[in-house]
Amino acid sequence: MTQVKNIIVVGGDGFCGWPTALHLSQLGHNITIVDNMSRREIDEKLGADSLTPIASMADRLAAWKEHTGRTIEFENIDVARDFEAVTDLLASVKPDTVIHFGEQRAAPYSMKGVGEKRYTVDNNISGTHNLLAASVDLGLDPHFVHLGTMGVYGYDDDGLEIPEGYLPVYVPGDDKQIMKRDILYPTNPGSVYHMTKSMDQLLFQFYAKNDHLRITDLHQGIVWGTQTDETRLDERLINRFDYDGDYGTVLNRFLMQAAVGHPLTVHGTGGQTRAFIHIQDTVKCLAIAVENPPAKGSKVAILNQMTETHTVRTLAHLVANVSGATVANVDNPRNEAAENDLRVSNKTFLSLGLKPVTLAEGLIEETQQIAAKYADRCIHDMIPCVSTWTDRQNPGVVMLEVRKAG
Ligand code: NAD
Ligand code: USQ
Repeated sequence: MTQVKNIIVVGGDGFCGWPTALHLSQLGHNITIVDNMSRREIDEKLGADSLTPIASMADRLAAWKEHTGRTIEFENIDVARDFEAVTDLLASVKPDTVIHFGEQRAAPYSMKGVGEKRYTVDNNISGTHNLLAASVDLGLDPHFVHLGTMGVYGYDDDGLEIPEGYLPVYVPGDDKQIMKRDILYPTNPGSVYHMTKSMDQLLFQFYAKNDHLRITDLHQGIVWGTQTDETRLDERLINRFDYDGDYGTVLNRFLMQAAVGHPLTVHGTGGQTRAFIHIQDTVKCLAIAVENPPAKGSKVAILNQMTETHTVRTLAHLVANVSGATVANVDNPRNEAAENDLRVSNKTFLSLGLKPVTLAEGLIEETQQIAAKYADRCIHDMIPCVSTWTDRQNPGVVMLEVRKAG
C-alpha cells in the first residue's frame, strides 16, 4: 500500500460494502462506514431476511476489532435525505476517498409498484447528488468511487464488445470532415433501478467537468458468493446472503434453491447472458480502484467490473450438475430479451493486476455449503419472483385499475 487513506464507505452494511470496508481496513486504511440501515428495514417490511445470520453493526465492528485490533467508525446517516449530516461528516472526516455503495439496488424491488419506483429514484439520485454537491461546497477533493452496473449498457445483442463507458463516434462535419467524439455509451436500462444508474452517470459527467472532481464509476456485473478472506474470520463478520425474489441475484438464488430442494427458477428459456464477478474479486477491484484515481480535470474513469459472462441456463445446469437439483423454466416476470449475447471489455482491471476468480466448483461448493448450513433459516414463501415489469404480466393489477376507472 502506498499511503494510508481516510475512506468513507457509504452503504458499508450491505452485501458488497461490508466486505469491502473490512478488506480496506485490513490493508491499513482508516474506514468510516455510513449506512442508514434501510436494507435491513426493507427486509423487515418484505418479510424477508438474509439467509446468513448477519450481526448488528455494533457486534460486527466489535468482532473486527477483536480479530485485527483495528477500529472501523460507523455513522448512521441517510445520505439522500440528511444533507446537513452528509456535510458535517465530510467536513470532519476529510476523506481521501468516498466509496458509494449506498443505493436501492434491486431491479425487481424497483419495479414492484409506484412507491418503490419513486423511492428508488429519490434515494439513489439524491444520495449521489448530495455527496457530490457537499464535497464541492466544502472545497474538498475526495476521489469518488461509485458502484454502477453493467445493466446501464443494456443487452442489445448486436455483437459489439461493450467498451469501458465511452463509445467513439465519427460524425461528418459541415465541411465533410469526419469528426471523432467519445460519448458516454448510449444507455439502455432494463428497470427503474438500472435507470437510476444511468442518471448517476450524467451527475458524474457534470461534476467531473464543472468542478474537476475525480470520479471512478465501476460498472459491476452480478455479484455471487458470500464470503471473503475477512468475513470468514468469525461468524459475527459473515456477509449477507440474499435469496428472496426481489433482492436475491440469480446464481446465489440457484445455489440456495439447490440447498433447500427447490427447483432452480430459470426465467423463460434462460438464454439471458449476463456478466458476473465473485465477491472476493469485488473487494479486490475496489482496492485497485482506490489506489488509481483519475487525474484531476480528466473525464470520469469508467471501468467494467466483471470477470466472466454466462447464460442463466448454463448457470442452472452447472448448479444442477454439482447438486442434483432440478431445473424449472418459469414465466419471466421481467420485460427483457429472451436470448442475448454479451461481450464485455474489462481490460483496465486486468491491466491493473486483477487475477480473476472464475466460476470454479470449489467456490460454488463453498457458497453451496453456506447455503446448506443456513438452509433452515430459509423462508420458502420469499423464493418466487412476484414483482412484474408491466401490468400485462400481472392481470390482477390491470383488473384493479379497470375497476377503479369504472
Ligand atoms: P445492498 O442493498 O446489500 O447494500 C446497499 C447498502 O446501502 C445497504 O446497507 C443500505 O442500507 C445502504 N443504503 C441505501 N440507501 C442509503 C442511503 N440513502 N443512505 C445510507 N445508506 C443507504 O446492495 P449491494 O449488493 O451491496 O450493492 C451495493 C452497490 O453495488 C449498489 O449501488 C449496487 O447498485 C451495486 N451493484 C451491486 C451488484 C450485486 O450483484 N449485488 C452488482 C452490481 C452493482
Ligand atoms: N433470473 C432468473 N431466475 C431467477 C432470478 C433471476 O432467471 O430466479 C434472471 C433474470 O430474469 C435476469 C438475470 O437472471 O435475466 C439476472 O437477474 P439478477 O436478479 O441476478 O440481476 P439484476 O436484476 O440484473 O441485478 C443484479 C443486482 C444489481 C446489479 C446487477 C448487475 O441486483 O444491483 O446492478 O445485478 S447487471 O445485471 O450486470 O446489471
